[in-house]
Amino acid sequence: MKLNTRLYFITESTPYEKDEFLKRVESALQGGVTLIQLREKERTTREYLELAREVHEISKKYNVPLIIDDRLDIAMAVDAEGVHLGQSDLPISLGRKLFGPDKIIGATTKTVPQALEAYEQGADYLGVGAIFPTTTKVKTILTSTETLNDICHSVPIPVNAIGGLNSENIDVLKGIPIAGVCAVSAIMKADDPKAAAEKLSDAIKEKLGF
Ligand code: TZP
Ligand code: MG
Repeated sequence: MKLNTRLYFITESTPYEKDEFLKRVESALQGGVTLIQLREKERTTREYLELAREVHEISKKYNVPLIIDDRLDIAMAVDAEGVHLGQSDLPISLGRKLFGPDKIIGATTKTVPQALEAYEQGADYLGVGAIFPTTTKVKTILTSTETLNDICHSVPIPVNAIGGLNSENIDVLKGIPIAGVCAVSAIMKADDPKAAAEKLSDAIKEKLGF
């Protein structure tokens, strides 16, 4: 499956019963998300594994690569298409060595030196943010659009913006050569995740021109 980070949906399962969560995931996939990340911070390993299996069954139907946040062991166990590693997770170089050359490895970076290091170690894409304050439970600090722009110009791999982004506010990214937008709340918490994904996709086209 080819890497397309244009509309990157990151999940948040905690407020939902499992069936409702999986329904929302499928709805988002129907709305055209191009990449999906399962991001679990509060589950046991066994729960994370089980959920990853179930989400992977669904994402495969839509031909959308599944990225597992933080946990290379879970990604390997379910044969997910990729893993996303933050600055306090496994180093990218080790992730690459263990996961192999063909899997997708994403990295969170907030500075140009971090971006260069992740790229040199074999990252396939970068997530940069938070661009806006976020209501998603996450330990993060704001990253300016200037830094985002600098990172985009420093590496030849796709760079995605993340943090508080939605169809109303992505104008701030205009002119910055990002490859895509990451969203949790804008899709996950919408009444209709499919419609929300379509709306965000339309906004990317209209406001960012890709
Ligand atoms: N990293 C930086 S901001 C963020 C992560 C995981 C959460 C983004 O969530 P939302 O709901 O799209 O603001
Ligand atoms: Mg992480």
